[in-house]
Amino acid sequence: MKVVALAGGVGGAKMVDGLAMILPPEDLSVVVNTGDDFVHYGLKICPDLDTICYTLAGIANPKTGWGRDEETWFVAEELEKLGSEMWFKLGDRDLATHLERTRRLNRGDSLSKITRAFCRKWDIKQDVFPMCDEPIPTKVLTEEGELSFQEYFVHRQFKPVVKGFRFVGIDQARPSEGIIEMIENSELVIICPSNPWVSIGPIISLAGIRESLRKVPVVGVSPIVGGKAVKGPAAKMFKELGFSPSSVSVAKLYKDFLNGFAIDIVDKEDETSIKNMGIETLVTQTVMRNREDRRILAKEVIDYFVRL
Ligand code: FO1
Repeated sequence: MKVVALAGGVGGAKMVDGLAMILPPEDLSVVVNTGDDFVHYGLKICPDLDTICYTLAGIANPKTGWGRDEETWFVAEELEKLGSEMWFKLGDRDLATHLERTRRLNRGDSLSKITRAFCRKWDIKQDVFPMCDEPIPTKVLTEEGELSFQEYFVHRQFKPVVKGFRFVGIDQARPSEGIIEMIENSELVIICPSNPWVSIGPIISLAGIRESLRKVPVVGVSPIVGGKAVKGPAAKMFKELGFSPSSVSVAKLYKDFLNGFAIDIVDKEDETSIKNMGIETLVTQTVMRNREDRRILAKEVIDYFVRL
């Protein structure tokens, strides 16, 4: 069955990894957030695309979830000797991706075309799409002013208090070629447990995406468990924006297109509130500690949907 996954960074990559273990590769496509992308050392860096692709290729750093496995850091060491500020760690193998992507972008290739070419080279059989071929950098509005996403997330370790977000250029932007049709021809769309504000938010804010999601079955997996984000600033953002950090708050953000929602056992008491929104609810273990957990969760979500 044709499944489309909407995904951001590390949390999304784990869900996509689980789906890739149980679905034939031609039945799984992934639409990836590009709001985290930025230019650093003159190189175009696409963290979420790389996290998803490295994970699907089995070459991702298993400890951090981002960057490459079996990485070396000679360039970073030499840069530090030269007095360069390496707050955003770029490993030697990872640098090859940024150098080649930048070279191809500069010769006029689209990000979609480059992603397809890299997937072939990394022997990834699933279709992976950037959400958009134009840059839509996420700006984080904080009490200290507006910060670029990586400045907020990595350099400032998501400490600044968030007041809002801006997806620069989103109103003029169009989803990458073929994404709307792919969603509308799918049998199921899965909203991965990525940050609803800055990973899923940009994707569903693109013209036509919400409308297309309303036409097909959509099942989400909560990125908030027990009032906390599994990883990253999602719960802190909910609180700072005046919402309770809960699976109910996540469901409310998606409720105009969500048909089903998987929440963790610890949030069982949220089941009734979510059902009262007209969203079917699956209560199961959603925390993925290892690859077996990823496979089991993916299988439960698919089987659950088939029963829906
Ligand atoms: N996240 C960090 O917390 N520290 C880093 O030094 C860092 C480097 C990095 C390099 C390449 C890449 O693809 C991702 C990297 N990330 C790093 C993660 C990045 O901040 C992503 O935006 C997050 O995964 C959130 O999506």
